[in-house]
Amino acid sequence: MDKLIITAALVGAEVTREDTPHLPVTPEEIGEAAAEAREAGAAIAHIHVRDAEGKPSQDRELYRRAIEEIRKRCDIIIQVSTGGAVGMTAEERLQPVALRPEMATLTTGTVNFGDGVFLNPPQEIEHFAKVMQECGVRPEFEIFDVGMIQNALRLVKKGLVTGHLHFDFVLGVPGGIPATAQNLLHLVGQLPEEATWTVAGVGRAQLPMAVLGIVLGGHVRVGLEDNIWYRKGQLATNAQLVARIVRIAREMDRDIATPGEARRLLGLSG
Ligand code: KMH
Ligand code: ZN
Repeated sequence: MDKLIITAALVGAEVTREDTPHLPVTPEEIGEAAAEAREAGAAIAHIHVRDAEGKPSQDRELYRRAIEEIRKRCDIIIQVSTGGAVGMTAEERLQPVALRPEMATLTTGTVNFGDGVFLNPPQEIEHFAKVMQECGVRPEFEIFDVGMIQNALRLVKKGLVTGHLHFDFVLGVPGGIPATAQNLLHLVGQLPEEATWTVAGVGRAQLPMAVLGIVLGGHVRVGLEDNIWYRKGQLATNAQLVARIVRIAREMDRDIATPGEARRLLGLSG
């Protein structure tokens, strides 16, 4: 089995400082959280940014500063969000791609997202893919429901995504595919043989989905974007969530990928 790539989803768009004091919000805090997650064993930092009031933002300058703060501290692979927050426009969401980070997320379908709608019409998905291609940014397909896999593969057929294919299955968003073992197996079964995948379980599903990912030969995403709890009644830090996955994986004889090893597994240059 390949070494395990751990993604730390450090910030997200929905969790607030009121929910947990551990949420990194400023560029410096995001840089620090990425370095701690790297130290704990993460190879990829999936990041969003927040404005001065802590509200979700896709502002390019804020991303530039957050990326600088991360780069000062470590060599973790930086994956920016193009999902942003529900209600943002496509152009707003695309801003960080122009900074040419190694990776960016690409959601390939519309899904109800709690009380809102995470809108991703076909023409916009294609536009996102084209901009990423022009900027040399590797997409990670964000899959919130099963039909999104076929939408992603359509982009590949059209030549809008080339090279290695990597998917992130997000299970347990209210409105998306529920976090069950059967659903994860079904999702994995839809992928082309050469593709790689990560699993991200939301809320209390984070840990069981991660363990399944380790066993099935996939990769794992944890972090405060998806889950703020270490266990019932105990808030987590990003690094604690990563460190727990490292311990479990090692017990199961699955080695942990460094950023360099993850770059090779994902076909990233550099
Ligand atoms: N905040 C969600 C609406 C991504 O980062 O690409 C979308 C999201 C996905 O978080
Ligand atoms: Zn995200």
